[in-house]
Amino acid sequence: MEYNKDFSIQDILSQFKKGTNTEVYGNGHINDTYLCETSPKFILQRINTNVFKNPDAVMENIYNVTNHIRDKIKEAGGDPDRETMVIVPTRKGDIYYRHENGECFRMYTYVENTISYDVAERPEILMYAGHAFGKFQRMLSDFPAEKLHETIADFHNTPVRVAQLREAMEKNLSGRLASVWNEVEFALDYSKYAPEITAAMEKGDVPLRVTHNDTKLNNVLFDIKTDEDVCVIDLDTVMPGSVLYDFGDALRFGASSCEEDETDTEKIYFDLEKFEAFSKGFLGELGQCLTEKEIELLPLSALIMTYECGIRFLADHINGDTYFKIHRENHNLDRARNQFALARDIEKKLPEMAEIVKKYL
Ligand code: ADP
Ligand code: GN1
Ligand code: MG
Repeated sequence: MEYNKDFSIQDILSQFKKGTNTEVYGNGHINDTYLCETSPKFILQRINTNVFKNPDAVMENIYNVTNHIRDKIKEAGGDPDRETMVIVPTRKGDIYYRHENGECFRMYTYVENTISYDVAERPEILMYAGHAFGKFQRMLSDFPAEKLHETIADFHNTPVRVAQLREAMEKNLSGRLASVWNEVEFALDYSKYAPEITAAMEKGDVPLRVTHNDTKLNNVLFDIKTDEDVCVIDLDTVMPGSVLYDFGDALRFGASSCEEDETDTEKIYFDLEKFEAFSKGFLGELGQCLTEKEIELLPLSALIMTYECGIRFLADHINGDTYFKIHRENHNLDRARNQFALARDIEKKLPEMAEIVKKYL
């Protein structure tokens, strides 16, 4: 297979002890993922250094976090080679490979007999996703946060994301601003919700915890036969954050009726059955240790994280699509409209969501 890049994939593979016959794999928006069809299989990834400016910091975080989780899994009698990511070192023993042209690559073992979903086919999948992310955060509750590098500053600081949108509007690098006025109006109107989580964190009502920060449904691998969660992946953004980021972001993606880029906004709604399933799984793992304010903000976190992701897509559209991978014209705009439609529906359902949360505490 040919890759239109300034490197040869065979050369990259030869830097690791394993892997041949690669094909492009996965639906992530950030890194390039390749599956090495050997036996056993491996995952090769090109780290997006436009997004992650400090790959050393990213890989050091992943190395330390997976080692910590490994110990927890062993203590619990689980299978550490299946239940957490395993880094395959380079021939030189490094945790990633930096090509002379600056491109960075890492390899992981492939977790067999698993599947990841872009849309949950059954609400139970959300329960297992909630379990996966709740357990992930619980296993990291005694991880020394000061050991973690902040891989992307202000990643879920929603007011900063609003400021970034305003900056994109001022610069209007793509010249598209005039064509997205409806979306911008929505974004500015709903910015009233932006400070709710950060303000509670500043007051100390919402504590800083070690969080995943990218809790998309497709960042969990599920057992192909039983639906049970096996492994949380995509650990690039594990950083100190709020439990509300992980809860809200997971629902933004997982409790939607549609894929994140569905263009028929009539079809997009927030599925309360999926919300309930996720809450059950997540709060079953973490409910006991949440503060009063965290609990109060759980429903709103889904709205805020959906809004935040929407304005990030919109800002990227206005900036000329420099951050998220796109696969068609106006892809980021479609995604932004999708997230805004979902945010509107979540807003209507907040009281019902609060009732559901109460059931699982
Ligand atoms: P991105 O940062 O671009 O989202 P991910 O790390 O999430 O990249 O990987 C993209 C996809 O590749 C995942 O959604 C999953 O389907 C698959 N994948 C990644 N790592 C593994 C693994 N170790 N075993 C099996 N599948 C994997
Ligand atoms: C990106 O890498 P991926 O596809 O799992 C993004 C998330 C967004 C998400 C939207 C590092 O996640 O923050 O919520 O797209 N990751 C980064 O789908 O920006
Ligand atoms: Mg991913």
